[in-house]
Amino acid sequence: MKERERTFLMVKPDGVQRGLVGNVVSRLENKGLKLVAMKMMQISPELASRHYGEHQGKPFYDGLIEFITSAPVVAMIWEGDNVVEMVRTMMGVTDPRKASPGTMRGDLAVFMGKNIVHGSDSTESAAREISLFFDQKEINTYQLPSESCLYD
Ligand code: D4T
Repeated sequence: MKERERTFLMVKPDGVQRGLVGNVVSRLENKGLKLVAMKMMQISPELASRHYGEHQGKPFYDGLIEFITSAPVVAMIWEGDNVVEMVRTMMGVTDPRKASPGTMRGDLAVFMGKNIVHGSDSTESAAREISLFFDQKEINTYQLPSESCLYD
């Protein structure tokens, strides 16, 4: 089986509480991406500060940590060629007011601090975030019957 790129995607507390997990997952499944890991969890303050370490010291940091630890999230790993860039495009830009219609944030959110999803912004971030949130044994391997219709 061909090894394809992986990305980390998380439905944030607002997305879970608004019942949008299925909507987000459907978009990615319909696109042809492969779900290889998924769990609902409450993020600890320690994990939150490791995940968002790059934002430490910024004015929105404390609120961001409070929000991301406030209720469960759904953490996932998706696979596909160029999946990191593809998922970022499907998410839309950080500020939902500016995100294009057709994107998750453009279609489903109205406010920067409640923008429904997080997705890795590079293959390096993806590797880091996957290892922060998942053990190797939680990542599954299987064949998509549609794979031969999706790729060369
Ligand atoms: P995440 O990391 O949540 O996928 O979002 P982005 O990759 O699109 O954006 P980011 O890392 O710059 O921001 C992380 C997170 O902080 C919130 N935020 C961001 C905020 O509340 N106010 C702000 O000014 C910024 C820049 C939204 C996403």
